[in-house]
Parts: sequence; structure tokens; C-alpha cells
Amino acid sequence: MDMFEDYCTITQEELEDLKESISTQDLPSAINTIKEYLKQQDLVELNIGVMGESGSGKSTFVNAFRGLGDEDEGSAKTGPVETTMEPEVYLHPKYKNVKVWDLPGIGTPNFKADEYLELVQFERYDFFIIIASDRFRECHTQLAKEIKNMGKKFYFVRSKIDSTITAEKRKKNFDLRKTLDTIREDCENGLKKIGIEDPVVFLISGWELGKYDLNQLQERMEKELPQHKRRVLMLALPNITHEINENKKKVFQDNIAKVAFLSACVATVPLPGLSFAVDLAIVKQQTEMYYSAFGLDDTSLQMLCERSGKSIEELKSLMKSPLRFVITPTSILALLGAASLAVAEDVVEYVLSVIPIIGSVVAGGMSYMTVSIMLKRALNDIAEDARNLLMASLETEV
Ligand SMILES: Nc1nc2c(ncn2[C@@H]2O[C@H](COP(=O)(O)OP(=O)(O)O)[C@@H](O)[C@H]2O)c(=O)[nH]1
Ligand SMILES: [Mg+2]
Repeated sequence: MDMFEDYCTITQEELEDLKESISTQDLPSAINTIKEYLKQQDLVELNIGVMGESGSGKSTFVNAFRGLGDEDEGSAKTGPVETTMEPEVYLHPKYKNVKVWDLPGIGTPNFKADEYLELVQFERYDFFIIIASDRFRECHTQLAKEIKNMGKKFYFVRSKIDSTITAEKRKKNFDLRKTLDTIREDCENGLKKIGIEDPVVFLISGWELGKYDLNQLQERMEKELPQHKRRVLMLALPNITHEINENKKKVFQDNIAKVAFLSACVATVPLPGLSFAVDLAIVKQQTEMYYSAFGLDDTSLQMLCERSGKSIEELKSLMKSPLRFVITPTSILALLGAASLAVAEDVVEYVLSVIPIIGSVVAGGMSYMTVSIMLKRALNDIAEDARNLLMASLETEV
């Protein structure tokens, strides 16, 4: 039981309810109940409010954070003229429950932080991003203080760092690291002077999101979110740096125990065939979730093709995870060696490597151990594929 308590956000009661409802259902509806239940945990809402002066790069950030370019479908309008007069919500293209809000420009002559926060309905947000494309000013600190008073979190972001760097590069003794440190310190000192204790500023470019301080920012956001929201953040973040890749893996890994525990609990429900069918459904659903979160689903690969100029075949040839072509109960069974289908060589190898767990498959459900071993292997393989693809696409950008 301890392990269960440690890892999860479902309570013992919820689990009992779940068991009770499936024990009165027939096989297909019981499996559906479990699938729905697993889906629910990825549907937790996350609301991020992006604020800053007009032209500071809010809309560009809103797009980049959702993995979109300014001209992609569903992206926020960007440009020299402020287009946002009231809060506009932009849903993540894959995880509609992740909502990034493009908020109206701040710092107009009669600006009052408290009125502004009322206007945008501050209660709704999990945290705020306060963006400045140059120095931070009164309006930024007023907002920060007011947000803090209301018990919410915020992060200071200094945007358009790419264009600052381009300008600085003209200098003779240009040193990227030093320049970035100087800008960061300068912003932080400025904030201290206008009343913020220990400010932390993240240097970001909406045009090159994966560079500069994105890793530090995502780490901080992840650390400060409650556990159930953390997963959703890591699902939604674009897989554009090695650190994000690692962090995604870590968060999903922590969830495997919980998912496998669900399988073990189902195994105690005396409905013939249920346990095995549910385990297959669990592995299938989670594996699909991994592919999607690491940006290896077909839609994401298509976008990567367009950006990197590589073909789908080229990209797929870099992938090694056994389920990369099709995820069906049959392909999962093949992976377990429980079906004697003609399978590709690497799948056979994979099966051999999981032989010790096949015994428990025969015994009924795949059980806690089997499900968690399968998921861990799948997660490792998929994260590695994503890393290789990431490297390949970075190569073409340089
Ligand atoms: N170089 C550079 N320009 C940016 C960046 N972010 C935004 N811009 C440009 O700055 C202008 C204002 O950006 P926008 O996102 O519309 O700002 P908003 O008014 O705060 O929403 C646009 O012309 C953008 O293309 C960035 O990271 N780097
Ligand atoms: Mg805008």
C-alpha cells in the first residue's frame, strides 16, 4: 500500500469505487471504464496567464509554448500592433485542457495592477508569466506584488533575447555566456531596485524557444506545480531540449507504479478475462500517450518534417522503439511473445529480452510487475527515439 500512496494522486476510495463499478459490468464496459479512468488523469486543467506590455512578445510566446509558429493554424496573432484587448484563450493543439491565455497589454497610462487582475479573473490561472522585452518597470513589479498577495505564482521572462544577442555579437570580445549573465543580472538588479526581493529572470526567445533559459524555466514551473498538474505540464511542453526530454521521462516514470497498481487491483476482480484485457488496454493507452507526449505521433512527425526538411521515412528510420509503426493489442501481444506472428527481427530480440516475465502472462493478467516492466521499456525506448530525432532536427537547424 505504501508504494501506492507514494506515487499517486488517486485515493484508496476512488480505487474501491472503480473496482466496485467494474465488478458489476460486462467485459467491454469494464475495460472502457478503466480506459476512461486513465484518460481522466491527463485531462487535468492547466491555465497559464501571459502578461506584459504591448509588443513585448506575449502572443509569440503563447504560440511557441504550444509548439506552434506564428503562422500555424490556431496560433495567436502577432505583430507590431497590439491585438489583444481582453483575455484570449489558446488551447494546446494536443492537450486541450492546457490553456495558455494571451492577456491584454499592461502599462497603459492609467494602469492599476489590482483592477487589471480583476479584469482578467486572476483566480483562473495556475501561474503567470510576466514578460518584458527590455527593462522591467513599475507596472511589472506592481503586478508581481499583487499576484503574490493573491497567493499565486509568477515567472519573470525577458523576451526577444535572440535580437539582443544578434546586436551584441557585433562587439569584438563577444562571449555568449557572459552576455547572457550580464543581461540576467541587469534585469534582476533592476527588479530589486523597484522592490522585488530575490528576483529570478529567465531569458527567452519566442523565436528560438529551445535556446537560452527555457530549461531553467520549465524546471522551476514543474517543481512548483502540484503533482497532478506537473504531469500535464510535461505532457504539453514541446520536446525541444534534452532536459525537457529527460524531465518528461522522469515524470512519466513516476506514474508507472500507479498505472501498474491499477492493473494489480483489477486482477482481484473475478471477471474472467478482465485482467488480461485491461492490461493490454493499459499498455496500449500509455504507450500511445508516450508517443504523443514526446512528439512522435504522426501529426507531430509531419510538423517536424516540414521544419527540418527531412522526410517521414528518414525520421522513422531513426526510430527504434518496437511499437513505432502500429500500436494494437496484437502488436503488444507480439511483443510479449504470446502471439506467434511473423514479426520484425528487432521485435523478436525485444521479446527475448522480456522472456522472464512471460510466465506471469500465462498465469492470467500480466500483473503489476509485467505491466510496469513493459511500460518502463516502452518509455525508455520512446524517449530515446525522441532524443535521436531531436538531435537530427537540431543538426539541420545549425
Ligand atoms: N526577435 C524577436 N522578435 C520577437 C520575439 N517575440 C516577438 N517578437 C516580435 O515582436 C513583435 C511583437 O510580438 P507579439 O508577440 O505580437 O507581442 P505582444 O503584443 O506582446 O503580443 C512582433 O513583430 C514579433 O514578431 C522574439 O523572441 N524575438
Ligand atoms: Mg499580442
